[in-house]
Amino acid sequence: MASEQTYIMIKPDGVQRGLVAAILGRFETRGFQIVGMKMLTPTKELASSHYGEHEGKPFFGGLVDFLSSGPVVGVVLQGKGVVAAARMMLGATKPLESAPGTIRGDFAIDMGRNVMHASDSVDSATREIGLWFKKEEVVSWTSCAAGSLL
Ligand code: FUP
Repeated sequence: MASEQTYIMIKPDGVQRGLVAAILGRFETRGFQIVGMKMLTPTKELASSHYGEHEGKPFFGGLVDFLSSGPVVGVVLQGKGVVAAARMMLGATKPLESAPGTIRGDFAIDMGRNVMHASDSVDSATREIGLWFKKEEVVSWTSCAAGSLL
């Protein structure tokens, strides 16, 4: 399985509920690498681009308003098979259908407030990383746990 990058994002409800560390900790302890991270309040334009595939749907306006309503934490995660793994760890879109043990299954009950986003394919990940991060904001590093730094 090749190393990949994906885009995950703690949405405003996740930030406001103090879930940033709990959510990111799951990915770190599993062994995925954080190679990009930023906190910002998205503009409506950025939120609309992010959810561009849903433009025209009845829930689009509310979705964009919500995503741009407060700070989010955007993260580029790297590792083997990370795109599919992050979706599995995230759980189903409707939190009440998410399995216990998944992030939505453990932390959310409302589809409009489902705490986190994760890219749903390698192509989406490439698009979303490019949308949220400049090239130089995605870094490369090696773990000191893999060997001595001396
Ligand atoms: P996901 O990738 O699991 O976040 O799901 P989608 O891309 O299908 O949906 C994006 C966001 O739109 C979800 F976080 C919740 C919201 N949504 C609604 O509010 N109503 C819907 O009918 C579908 C999605």
